[in-house]
Amino acid sequence: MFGNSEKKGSFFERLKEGLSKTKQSLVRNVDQVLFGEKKIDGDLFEELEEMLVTADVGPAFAAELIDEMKEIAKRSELSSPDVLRTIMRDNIHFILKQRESPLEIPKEGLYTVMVVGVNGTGKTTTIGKVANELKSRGHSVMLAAADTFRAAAIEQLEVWGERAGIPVIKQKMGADPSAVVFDALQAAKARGVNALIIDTAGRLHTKVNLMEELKKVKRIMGREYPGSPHEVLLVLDATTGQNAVSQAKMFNEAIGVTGLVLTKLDGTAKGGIIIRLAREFDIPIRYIGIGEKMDDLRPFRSAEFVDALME
Ligand SMILES: Nc1nc2c(ncn2[C@@H]2O[C@H](COP(=O)(O)OP(=O)(O)OP(=O)(O)O)[C@@H](O)[C@H]2O)c(=O)[nH]1
Ligand SMILES: [Mg+2]
Repeated sequence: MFGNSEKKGSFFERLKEGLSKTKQSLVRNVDQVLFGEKKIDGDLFEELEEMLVTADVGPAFAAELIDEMKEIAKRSELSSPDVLRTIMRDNIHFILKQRESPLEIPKEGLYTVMVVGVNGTGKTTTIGKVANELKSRGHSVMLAAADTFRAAAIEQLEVWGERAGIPVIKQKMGADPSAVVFDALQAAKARGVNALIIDTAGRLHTKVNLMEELKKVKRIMGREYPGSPHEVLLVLDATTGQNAVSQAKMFNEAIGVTGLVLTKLDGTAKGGIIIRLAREFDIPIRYIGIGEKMDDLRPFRSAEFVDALME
């Protein structure tokens, strides 16, 4: 898994399949123009803009794209309706390309990754997949079960750990997440681990605010191992559309996010949200998820994504 982009390989095909509803909501009207069902006039641009906004790409991107299309139409360079599609494709690629920056774990020293996000977005699943991949590339990996909200969360992480032969540092349900992280850092340092990945809760038992709890975990990490966490990975669920944008804003303001993971792109019509996230946040998109299986999470590559979306 995670090998070089095999354009016609199964991940690409599955990505294409997964993005088909998003594609439908994004390019439907453009295609009607292409097939000669619509005239290129003011009404069309209005419809296009509305369509883009409902496809979750965000009002700013929609307006920019329509302005550019109008400009080109005014200069009568719309010799073929194909041009609309090309403009769209180029604009989407331009924005996504800026956020393409895969997570690189140095071969030497301890690198720590704190994984955050509201409940159910796919944090634990993402950790399992990433940990496996890092191990298969020769890194020594350790996991920390700092989501102590429910016993099942700890067990779920243990299952991934057992399957991959990766140690999981845990305490009992309800334990202080910072205490789990403290233990994990000591263990990781003592055992010369290369990558420590920390699972956190999307909700808490206590009345403590989630952000305050995460800030505390982050602070403990920095104190016990300066420079840590090296990566704060925010996991977002694409099916939640605009909510993913609010979550990115909230987590980024509270604890500072250094990388995004966008899961559940399979089967949703809201995949356009990736464009909005890329445009509005100067944060790399590290991974995308298109299913629950091990092989369904991959480093984000803008060209592959745009091909799968537009082809
Ligand atoms: N279809 C689909 N399902 C996914 C994807 N990623 C994760 N899931 C599923 O989403 C559900 C929630 O995933 P978890 O990894 O448990 O999410 P979490 O963020 O750890 O949730 P909490 O621990 O409750 O905060 C599981 O059933 C996963 O299998 C994806 O890319 N596509
Ligand atoms: Mg979880």
